[in-house]
Amino acid sequence: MTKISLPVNSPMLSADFTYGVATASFQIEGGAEHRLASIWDRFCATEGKIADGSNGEVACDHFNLWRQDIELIESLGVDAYRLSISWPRVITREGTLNQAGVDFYLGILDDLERKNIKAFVTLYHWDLPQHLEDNGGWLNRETAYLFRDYVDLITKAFGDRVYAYATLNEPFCSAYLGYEVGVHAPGIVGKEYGKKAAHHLLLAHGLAMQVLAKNSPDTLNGIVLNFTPCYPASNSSEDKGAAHFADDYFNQWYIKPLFDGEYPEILSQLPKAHHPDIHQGDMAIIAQPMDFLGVNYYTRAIYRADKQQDFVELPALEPRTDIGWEIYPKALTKLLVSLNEKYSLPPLYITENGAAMADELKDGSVNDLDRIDYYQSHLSAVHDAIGQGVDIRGYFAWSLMDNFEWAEGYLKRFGIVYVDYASQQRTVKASGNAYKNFISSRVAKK
Ligand code: IFM
Repeated sequence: MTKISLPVNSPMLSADFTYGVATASFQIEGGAEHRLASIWDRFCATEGKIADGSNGEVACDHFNLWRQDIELIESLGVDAYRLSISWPRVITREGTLNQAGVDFYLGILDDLERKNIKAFVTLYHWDLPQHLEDNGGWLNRETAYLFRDYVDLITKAFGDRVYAYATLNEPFCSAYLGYEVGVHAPGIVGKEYGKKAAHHLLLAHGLAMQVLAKNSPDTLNGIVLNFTPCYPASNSSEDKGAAHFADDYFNQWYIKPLFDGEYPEILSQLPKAHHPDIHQGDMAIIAQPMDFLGVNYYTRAIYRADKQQDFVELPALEPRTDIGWEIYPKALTKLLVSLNEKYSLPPLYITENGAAMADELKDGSVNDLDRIDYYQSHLSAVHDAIGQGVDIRGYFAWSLMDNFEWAEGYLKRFGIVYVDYASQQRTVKASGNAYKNFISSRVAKK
């Protein structure tokens, strides 16, 4: 497939449906010498944690190349750019603003505004200042209040330059991958830690939402959650039960408190030692009204029951992307429809969707037809969900360009733009051109 298209009557072809590209600070910026250390710097420096032994010191050198990168974004014809702010770049150890770090983002935000590109700003995409981790990180309740203070300062500094704020990106990843299985920074392992960290992250979100309502009432304020829908391996009630438990543990755990003010019922089945430390009033703080919910989707997972554990995940089925994730667009439609049925949702944005593919730069181009296929099938899945009554207002491709893919280092490429890390040369892939042509066909229609 070389083109992306949708039925001519699709609401996703209307001019007010937002299309964007997304990145995150640690994954692209580099410029590490101009900021404080984050937990990802420490994690990268720990032997064996990153597949290729790399780090984020230079990454895509966006810290120096941001002007040309924003020109690149403009050249794709997108309506919006989703970026994240590096907390350790903008806040000093003393908790005051680091003006040089703030100026870096002001330059970007002003440039976006000049180019008429909406800024979707994520306030936390996993790069916690290391000195806060030294004090307990997300296991320390105090971190939620320090996040609130950072959000207060930075939103005042940004003024009216931002279109939408997301408090957190994928708190599941910060909590579970970072504090329960330890495959992400800070690398802490223990079932007793995951839900405690998750609670403090959600509390941080609620406190930040209160600040946003005060400092930035005109922006769209919300959160970005990732979902990996859980399917049973068979029709047996045991396997269905296992998939249901996994869904509560990995997915509903992060959304139910936001809309229902409570954790899923499996809380009562977890050992007391694994419970979060919930203080009186916390759940009400967490359940703040939101202007939007960001949904990140990549794949699904299949579970079977087990005598010893709550569930066992089966190996991903074919077809798979280069990172080993099954390509299963149907689950995206089903997810969006089921979230819409379960909760009283604000408008949704698909804030991340995309695929790592084994790209090859040949004669100056990357012919990633497999990625175009992925985008086609997933954009169609979003179209189907809208057809079933879900209010979805936008879609962001992950990612603008190849970048530091966390524990995989630079080995996995998610970009619609290829990055040669030695020369820092950017090359728009066939998927980038297909996305651009798809977006511009829509504009031509309006
Ligand atoms: O690269 C990440 C991103 O930082 C968060 N969501 C998933 C992407 C792909 O793994």
